[in-house]
Amino acid sequence: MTTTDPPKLTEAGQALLQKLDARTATCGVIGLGYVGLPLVVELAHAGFDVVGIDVDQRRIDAVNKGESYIGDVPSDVLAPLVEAGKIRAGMPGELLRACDTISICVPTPLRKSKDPDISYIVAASREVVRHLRKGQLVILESTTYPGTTEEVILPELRSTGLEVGADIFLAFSPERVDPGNPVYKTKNTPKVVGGVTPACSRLAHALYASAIDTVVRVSSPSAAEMVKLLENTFRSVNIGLVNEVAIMCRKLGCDVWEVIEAAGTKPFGFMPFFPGPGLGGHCIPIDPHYLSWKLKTLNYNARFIELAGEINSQMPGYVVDLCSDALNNAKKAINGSRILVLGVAYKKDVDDCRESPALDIIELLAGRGGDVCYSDPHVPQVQVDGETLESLPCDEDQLRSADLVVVATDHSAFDPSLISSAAALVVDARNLLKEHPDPKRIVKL
Ligand code: SAJ
Repeated sequence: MTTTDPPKLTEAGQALLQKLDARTATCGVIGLGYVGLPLVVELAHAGFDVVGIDVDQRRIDAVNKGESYIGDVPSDVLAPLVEAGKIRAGMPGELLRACDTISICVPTPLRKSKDPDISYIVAASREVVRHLRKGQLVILESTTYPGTTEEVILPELRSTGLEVGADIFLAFSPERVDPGNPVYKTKNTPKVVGGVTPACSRLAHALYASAIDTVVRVSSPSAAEMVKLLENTFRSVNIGLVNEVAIMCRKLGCDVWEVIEAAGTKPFGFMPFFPGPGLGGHCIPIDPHYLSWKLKTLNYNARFIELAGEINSQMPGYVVDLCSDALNNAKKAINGSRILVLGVAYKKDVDDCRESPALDIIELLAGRGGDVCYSDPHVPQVQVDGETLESLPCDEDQLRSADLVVVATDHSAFDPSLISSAAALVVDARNLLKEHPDPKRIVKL
């Protein structure tokens, strides 16, 4: 077979390809979260009838009423598709049998032990197997360690006696959803696919090419699983590097922000990352540990991942030490000081607090006797160490009444000139106040 010939398809494969080309296939998506619901909408826009599957009845009811709960999916986009009968949602079960393709978009968290938790993937694939029939294409999208598709899902599918690559088809395609990204959405973010067999890759390619502008085929599910982990490990390691550079610059008496800005003038061979209070979010702190865990089972220690994790997780403590030094220089202590933390979300202009380092900072400061409060326009309240804190306004009164203000998240809603003029003392972990330098009152990372 020359490299240009498309992989041969069995009768079942041909039938599925025709349904995909004619948009008469029914597409299933398991997991209606920030990955699954946008995918449901794009597949419906491509012309398919789409079945959204979730275990949360509230999500099912909301989708069937055309009411979106995902920021990237406006209800006025979802509702017409539901009304037109292009989208319906339900519990796992018989609905899966009606699906010609099934994309699995369920969570892959870490356990407390930092080991991967693929229980949602296992549950979803077992549900798929329960209703599996000839001609179906199954694609795992959840971020996971290389080998999951072939070592966990493939045996489940094979247990039905159906032949993968002939009767049924299996691939991995990493999700690349960046919630709130104003430019890159599901449709215009290139999609990588890797099938168990060339026929599986061809069919996965055909499905996603109908709804997504660019589809990139790789040779196997493991390659596709590794692509995603490289992308996010790249970020974690580079963020760890720049956090250590910040620590080094302080010891050298350099301004790390000036150094990074100047290094950023290099038009090739450099990509700026910025120091911060630590690593938050539901991807970057989690995904690399899926890779290092897998390598441990192969007796290899992924040192960069472990080291980056160590440095990034020490940043909240490093910021608290800066707070202690700043108060000390003002003849105060953390103990008994009123400390206002600006921003608890894990990054600017989002409302997500998952793994947010700001919560660690609050807990550490309170643990050292600080009277800690916070202000975050995107997060009305948070739980820290079992206590519920309510967001305060970032206004002159609050700023003036604090012995110390800590900038943990550089939301656009914060006013740097108000903060720099009203706050007596600031530890700025995000260089939010870069236009208002005052080394005596404003301590930067
Ligand atoms: N952070 C830094 N310094 C940096 C960049 C980030 O301290 O230079 C911190 C952030 O404040 C945050 C954490 O790292 O706490 C993660 O930030 P992120 O910008 O990587 O944002 P995420 O977690 O939303 O990552 C997602 C990922 N998208 C997917 O996995 C599909 C990631 O691959 C994207 O590159 C990233 O969005 C993005 O670029 O926005």
